[in-house]
Parts: sequence; structure tokens; C-alpha cells
Amino acid sequence: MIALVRDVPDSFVNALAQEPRRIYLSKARKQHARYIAALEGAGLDVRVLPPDETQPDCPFIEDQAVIYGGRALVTRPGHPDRRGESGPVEAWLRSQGLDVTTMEAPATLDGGDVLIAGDAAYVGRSGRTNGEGIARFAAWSGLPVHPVPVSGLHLKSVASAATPRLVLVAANTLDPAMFGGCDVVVVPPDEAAAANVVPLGSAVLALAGHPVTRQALEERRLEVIEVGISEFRKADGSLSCLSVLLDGIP
Ligand code: CIR
Repeated sequence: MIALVRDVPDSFVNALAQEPRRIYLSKARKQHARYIAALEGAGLDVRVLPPDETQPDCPFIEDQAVIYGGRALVTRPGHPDRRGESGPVEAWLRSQGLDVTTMEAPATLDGGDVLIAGDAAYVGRSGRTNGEGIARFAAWSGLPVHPVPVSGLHLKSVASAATPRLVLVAANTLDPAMFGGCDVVVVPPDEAAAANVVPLGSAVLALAGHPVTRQALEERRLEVIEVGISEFRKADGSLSCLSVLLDGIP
């Protein structure tokens, strides 16, 4: 499987954040390198796009594209400052021969709001993703789509799929029963950030230092690969934000 990531620009210290804190650039770059190494260690072929200094949030590449069924939807991110990130992402996806669709105004959608699990998609209606974006995604994917009201940044800030039918949900956020046909792990409040993982088949990339979540994943026979991304957390990023997985590409 190929994973697409994007390097960290110097301007990352100015990334969007709900509660801005000082970001240490060299630490962020070390964590990013370890994230890439963890993906490679799990057998992925990692392609790295160069950073863009004019786009501080560009490492959060998940928001720029959704891959499903061997096709790519290049999104129209909800925050206007992030719309300049898409060019190289779209060009790279086209260079791989993918069928690429681009989302047009007035639709907005961040990839971080799209959770595909079981036989359906759950799409956050958030400050970043609007009703037109959800409708456009539904038409593009052909999947049954459940819109989910989101009060935080993104749906995937509080829920993600560790396997196609195993969903992690942070406690007191969403009703676990909405994920019909899936096994659901409710992550305790003091490990809420660990509800976001990156699915890698028989392994899963998980946030370091969250033992209850780790144990729940291991009990389901998943190999847990821990990664720390504290500098990216300061900019409201989760593990999955840092990559686009090209699963299902022929
Ligand atoms: C933003 O506010 O857009 C970035 N600072 C964080 C984006 C995180 N992306 C994600 O969860 N998919």
C-alpha cells in the first residue's frame, strides 16, 4: 500500500490552532520522520511531497483528498487558508493514474471529517464540512452516508476505523450504536485522542502512551505501532491527518 505524506515547512509553527501554543519545529520534524518510519516499518511505500512555506498546515494532508474504490476526491477544505494546499496533492494523484474528481464551491469538506466503516460512510458536519460537501461526497462515493453533527474540529478527531469493521470512539462524544455492523471500542475520556488511529491491515498506528486503547486493540489481535505527535497535536492534528492511504488502488 502507498501512503502519501507531506513534509513540515518552517511556517508550521504558525499552523492553525484552536488554542495556539508554541510549536517546536525540530521536534515536529523528528516526530514526522518517526511517523514515516513507522509506516515504512509496517510495509508501506511512503511518498513524500515537499512542503510549501506559504501553507503552514500542509503536513495535515488527510484533509486534502479522500480515496475510495481506487478513485480520488480532491476536497475543497473548509478553512479558506488551507485551499492553497491542494495543487501538488492533486497533481501527484493524477500522476499515479488515478481517476481524480475535484470538489467545487459552495461545497466544503475536510478529509478529516470522512470516516468509512462497515458498508457506509460517516461524514462530520463541522465548521469545515458543509451540507453541500456531504452531498457531493455521497454522490461521488456511492456509499450510504450518515451525516454526523460535530462540535470539535473534525469527526475523526473523536472516531476512526482501526480495521474496516472496528471503530474507535472517544467516550461521551458519539453514540457508538450509530456504527451498525461494526465492533466499537469506546476509548476512555483520559485517552480520547487515542480514538484516532491509522489502519494498516493486521497492524494499527496508535498514539503513544494510551495503554487502555492499546490493550483493546491488542485484544482484537492487532499489532500496535505507537507514535508520538505532540507538536502536531498542538495544531489540533491527529495521527490520521498526516497521511493519505491509497488502499484499493489497482
Ligand atoms: C487545521 O486547523 O486545519 C489544522 N491545524 C489541523 C488539521 C487536522 N486535520 C485532521 O484532523 N484531519
